Amino acid sequence: MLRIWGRTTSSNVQKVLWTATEIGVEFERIDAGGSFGRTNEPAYRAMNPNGLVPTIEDGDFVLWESNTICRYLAAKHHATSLYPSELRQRADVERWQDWGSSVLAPAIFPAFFGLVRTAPGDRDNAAIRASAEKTAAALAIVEARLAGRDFLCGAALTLADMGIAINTYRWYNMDYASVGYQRPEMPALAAWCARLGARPAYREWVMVRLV
Ligand SMILES: N[C@@H](CCC(=O)N[C@@H](CS)C(=O)NCC(=O)O)C(=O)O
Repeated sequence: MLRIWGRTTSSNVQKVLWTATEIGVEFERIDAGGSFGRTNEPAYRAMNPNGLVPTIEDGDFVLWESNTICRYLAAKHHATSLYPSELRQRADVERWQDWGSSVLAPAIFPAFFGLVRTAPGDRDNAAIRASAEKTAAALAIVEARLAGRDFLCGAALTLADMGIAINTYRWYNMDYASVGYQRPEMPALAAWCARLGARPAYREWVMVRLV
């Protein structure tokens, strides 16, 4: 059976859990990373030299990098709705996955770390506000993209939506007001989040308490 290593509080692990659940792949999950440790043990490092989560084992095949894992699972199980086989549609999906990891995730991380994982007295409020501004600028691109579309790549959910949706959930559920920041209105983004909320796999893995 597919084995997924990683704590459920990690956005990159959530991406893989959500994908596997959407596809209907059976898996076992082992807590690793954060307070669970394990990622510095030699056996884990032998699978993933980065010492990060997620990592999967599919039989004797080991894979790390969350976006690559999602593409592998979707391709293996012929989930062409999530990951199209037509070249240009596929590239469009991959482009948004890359953007989610290289632009949106680094933009939101300082605010997430500050507001969720740092005690109020130790927070760098200016850094949190700067992160909020950067995240708003990134999400304005998603807002524009969603005009006239239900999902990022058209009428159906694809892998493109997932990584971005996880950080958008965080965007709407972090206490930015505590540092004097007010989120700008983004109606298409809010409607897309509400649409995602109808999906059991999103509710199971993404709509969870932020820790
Ligand atoms: N590019 C990697 C990044 C993986 C990553 O940064 N994982 C974080 C959690 S989101 C991690 O392992 N942090 C250390 C830990 O949890 O111990 C991927 O997408 O899989």
